[in-house]
Amino acid sequence: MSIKQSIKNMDSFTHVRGESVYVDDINIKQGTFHGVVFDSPKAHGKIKHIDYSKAEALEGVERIFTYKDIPGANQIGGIIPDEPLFAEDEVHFWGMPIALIVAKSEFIARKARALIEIDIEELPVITTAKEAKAKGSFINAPRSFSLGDSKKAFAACAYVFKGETFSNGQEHLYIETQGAYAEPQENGNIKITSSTQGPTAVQKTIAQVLGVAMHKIEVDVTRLGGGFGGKEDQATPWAVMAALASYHLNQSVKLILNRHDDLRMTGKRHPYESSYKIGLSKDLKILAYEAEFLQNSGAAADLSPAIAERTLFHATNSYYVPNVKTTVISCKTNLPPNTAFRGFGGPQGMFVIESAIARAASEIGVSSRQIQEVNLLDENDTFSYGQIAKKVEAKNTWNSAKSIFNLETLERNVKEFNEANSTFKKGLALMPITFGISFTNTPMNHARALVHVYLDGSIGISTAAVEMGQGVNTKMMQIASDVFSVPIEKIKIETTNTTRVANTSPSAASSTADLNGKATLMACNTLLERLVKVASEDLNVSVEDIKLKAEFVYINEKKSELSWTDLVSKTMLKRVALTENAHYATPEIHFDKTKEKGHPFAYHVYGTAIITTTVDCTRGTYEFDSVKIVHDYGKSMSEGIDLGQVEGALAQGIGWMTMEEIAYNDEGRLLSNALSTYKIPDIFSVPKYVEVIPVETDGNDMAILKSKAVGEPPLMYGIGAYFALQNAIKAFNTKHQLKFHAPMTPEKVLMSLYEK
Ligand code: LUZ
Ligand code: MOS
Repeated sequence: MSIKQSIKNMDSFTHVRGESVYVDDINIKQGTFHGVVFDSPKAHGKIKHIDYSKAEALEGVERIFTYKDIPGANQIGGIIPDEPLFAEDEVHFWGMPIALIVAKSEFIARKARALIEIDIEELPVITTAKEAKAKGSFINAPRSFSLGDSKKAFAACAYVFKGETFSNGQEHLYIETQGAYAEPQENGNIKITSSTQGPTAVQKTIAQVLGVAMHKIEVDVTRLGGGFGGKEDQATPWAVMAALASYHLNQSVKLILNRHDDLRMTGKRHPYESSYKIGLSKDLKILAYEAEFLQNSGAAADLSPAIAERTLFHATNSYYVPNVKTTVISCKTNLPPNTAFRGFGGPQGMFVIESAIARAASEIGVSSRQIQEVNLLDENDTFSYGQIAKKVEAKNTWNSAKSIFNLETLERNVKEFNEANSTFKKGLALMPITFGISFTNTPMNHARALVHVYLDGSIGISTAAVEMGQGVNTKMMQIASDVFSVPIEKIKIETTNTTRVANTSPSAASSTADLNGKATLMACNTLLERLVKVASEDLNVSVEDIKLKAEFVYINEKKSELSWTDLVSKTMLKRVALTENAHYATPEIHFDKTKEKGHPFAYHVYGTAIITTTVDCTRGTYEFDSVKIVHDYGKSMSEGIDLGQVEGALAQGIGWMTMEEIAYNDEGRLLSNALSTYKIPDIFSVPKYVEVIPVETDGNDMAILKSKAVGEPPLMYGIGAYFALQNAIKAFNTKHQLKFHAPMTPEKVLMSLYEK
């Protein structure tokens, strides 16, 4: 237990010394070439002609690769094969890769890129989901979930409201941009170091594009400087390009996108245009809810269908609604393919029902809190997708937040402040969250761990987990340290490598620690059993009497002479295996897409946040005074790491809802294409005070050591920031017509304050 509380993120030691190795820090081989991507300067059109001659003639340019150089398939689509690596005769988004320039230096490759001449016959550009819907431009068929009979239920409602919402995209802004380094090995094998959340996806796609077997491709990942979903699918093309060039040149090739290229060429969180209809009884029970979600998917499927599905899973957030009908449509537009981003469509769905509740509250003349409170999910309630809610903490976190943080006082303070001040107004909102844990695609819920105990008693662990700052390596170390009762220093987490752990799911869906942790736990337990058996033979006592503690074997709680290291070498001398490979697949989960019913999630994570803001009504600027959260960690195995995840996710969620504004012009060109025009929360704009209290709970056995997944759920607390701002605006301007159009930037706040 002591380890659980006191553990630090083991990566912090190399981080603070600047010693952590990212792709750009690798010692490259002599003769390494550098790649720069030539991308489309138009969002939609037919390529009439490209003249590479001037670029090719530039001193230091080795070769320019196009689709014609692809020996296998010019195809990188995951869920749907609809995305070429390089454009052939048409371009579908501004920033779409057309060619890879390979030169002696990145500087030369960049210079060469400016010399390429391209002639494009422009075609009509679609930038919004609504436009795409009107023109029948879709990625795939719509999906719908339903429960009860919403049509009938609306007829019995005392109140029915309809409306529309918009939530914008979000740039991942991982500090480490996309990149890869490819090194040719003997016999045509290639080793790729990639900044990817999905090493297997990279391996599989390279094999497909090169037309070679997967075993020829080794993908290695030490760590990422952030992923946030942006490297679940979209780390792949750059690794494939580096591999393609390396394949042809038989030389190492490094390809790192600079920030401008990364911003322009990669997809982001999906913007959603949605409409809702909500029906309530006299006593504020939500009896019926309908929503249509138009997802702006961009120019290719990428992960959009899976993200769309998660929007439906989370459309009713933490509420029990007996009659539901939700539909999501993935709309094909001429933007870069939008992709996974922390929450994976869930936040977009939750924003809509929170908007519907705010609207209903405002029309009925109650506070949103009153509606939220009477509709919170209870034990054995049914989700619209058929799963029965178990071990529900919705009311527990809500009521705990109310009492621990003294909501009455907080609300009274806001009211008194607003009565006493005319140019500053405060607003407060509560935000409950419920998030399902598991890949919604059931077959993806598995992982493996390969554990070696070395002769000297040190331990090496390989899993499918990718460390991206979330602290998963530290959690894996804790598990092994706990099982073997050895200090953390004896354990090393190896790089994530496809030759050691194969056929893996990406590190995503908040499930990395659960899946890989359970596999690690299984492998360690099997090894422990073997070691204990050897100890029992050696000491001539029964296995039940043996325990490992603090690097020694204990017999009936009494320390023996046999140390951990001696035990390991004795095990080796007996020719007993000190290596174990374990496979974990989440039990119990299933989902039937033909019925849209099942039990897709191992469990849910719950929580409630209370957010307070102060708006400067002269300027439209605002600050978040405090965010007070009661969060469901289960029984946290690493309190510091988990708290860091909650704080980071909260800041990211608030950023999405309030200040991060992605802008494309009508021609599909990204306008927010630099950090001067795209603003993310910095130290001055995060809440001034954040407090996170764990809810009292037993945890869940489906979670690793009962410690629940923590990566994504807390992002959605940030949605409360939108409604806190809206409440502050209402306190200043009673004429304000509620709008649900995120992000709520200071410009929008200012206009709302003075709208008549
Ligand atoms: N990725 C994925 C995810 O492939 N499937 C999921 O269900 C998911 N959920 C959250 C984040 N990434
Ligand atoms: Mo994800 S949004 O890569 O968990």
